[in-house]
Amino acid sequence: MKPALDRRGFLKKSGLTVLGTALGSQMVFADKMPEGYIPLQWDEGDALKGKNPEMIVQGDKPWNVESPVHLLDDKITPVEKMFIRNNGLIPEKIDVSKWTLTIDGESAKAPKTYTLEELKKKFKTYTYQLVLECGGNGRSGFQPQASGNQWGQGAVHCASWTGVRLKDILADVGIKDDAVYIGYHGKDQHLSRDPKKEAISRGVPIAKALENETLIAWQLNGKDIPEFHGYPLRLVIGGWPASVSGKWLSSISVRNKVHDGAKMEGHSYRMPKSPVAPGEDVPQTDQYFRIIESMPVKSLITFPKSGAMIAPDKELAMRGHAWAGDLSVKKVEVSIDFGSTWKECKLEAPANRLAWQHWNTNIKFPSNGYYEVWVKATDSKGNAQPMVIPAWNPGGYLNNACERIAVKVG
Ligand SMILES: Nc1nc2c(c(=O)[nH]1)N[C@H]1C(S)=C(S)[C@@H](COP(=O)(O)O)O[C@H]1N2
Ligand SMILES: [Mo]
Repeated sequence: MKPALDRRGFLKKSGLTVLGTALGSQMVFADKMPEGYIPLQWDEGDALKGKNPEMIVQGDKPWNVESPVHLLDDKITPVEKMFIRNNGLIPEKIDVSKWTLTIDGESAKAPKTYTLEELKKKFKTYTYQLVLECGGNGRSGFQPQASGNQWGQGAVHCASWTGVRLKDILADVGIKDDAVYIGYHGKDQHLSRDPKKEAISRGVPIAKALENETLIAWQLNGKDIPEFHGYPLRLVIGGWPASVSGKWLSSISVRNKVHDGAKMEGHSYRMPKSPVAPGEDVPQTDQYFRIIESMPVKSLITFPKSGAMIAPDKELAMRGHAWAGDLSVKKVEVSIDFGSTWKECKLEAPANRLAWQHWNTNIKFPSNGYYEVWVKATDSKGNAQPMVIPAWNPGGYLNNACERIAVKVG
């Protein structure tokens, strides 16, 4: 049992009596412990362990860590450069030998539980590179400021995930005709440490859940998933806000209605149905908001880093990635004259559906001086990135404005 904590997750004085039991031994100077102090033994692990030193910490309770854009240059994002977005606290003790996945919910024919070993043995294994981008990536661009992590553009990664298809598991369990949605449950704790509350429990419509690339994964880039990214089991769904890819996965409920877990409600991961004025207070109901599904087209310049200096008459080799939610990217262009003219770049096909696509080009500048180089991607349906910040929204989601870097020639 754990001592009571107050609203901010701080220890209440009244909790001191049970502290000894909770820590497994007597805390000698418990009465001298400052109010609000959390014993180290309870502290979460260090999310920055194994991360690149250039990673940007947005917060440590919960841990939110962003990658600067130039670190995202690899074709497959290595773990040390992957952003972390936690809504709660990572599970305290993970016993892999006892870890199970349960499929339940109104629209599952009968609940069924699998051990990790059963999942690995019973179903065929697949590996996909998948773009996971936080719905709030780019939020810091919105004015007035929207509440939440003030992400730059680095809350995105495209790693290689290995696991089994959710559709194969659901076929084994059997789902009813009235199934419309799935919702995940993970083993992380709510910030209040109240075991009755979930930090986050989101989901997707059944059609997205049944796509080939929707995985129940235990490997990231060929190794066990690191603890901060969901060890030992994770739901991975590419192209949609990364909040639907449930970490520390323990169950999936097959629902006969839109999943109603934590962070499905209010304006969490939702966009206004019609445009709203910046700063406008919109009632947080289904009438005004829709759940974000496929993410919009976007691109990054991952090389060079903004502020690059190049010698006169030298061509600049540039590269990056582009992605478009459930769609593919059909064109990437760059501009050195604030969008007056555009030059089409070389664009590779994705490694698989829902992976990002790599682009590159060489630029010759007409004279010495200061330039801003813009990149713009267009998806397979003809939607292009806006050059300015797109429509303001209360949650600060889906900022897919063109990225730009500064370049000095001479
Ligand atoms: N169980 C659980 N799953 C979760 C979260 C969480 O807090 N708990 N955060 C979600 C959000 S909002 C994002 S953006 C991604 C981040 O994945 P990453 O930390 O592996 O980059 O995980 C999603 N899955
Ligand atoms: Mo997110």
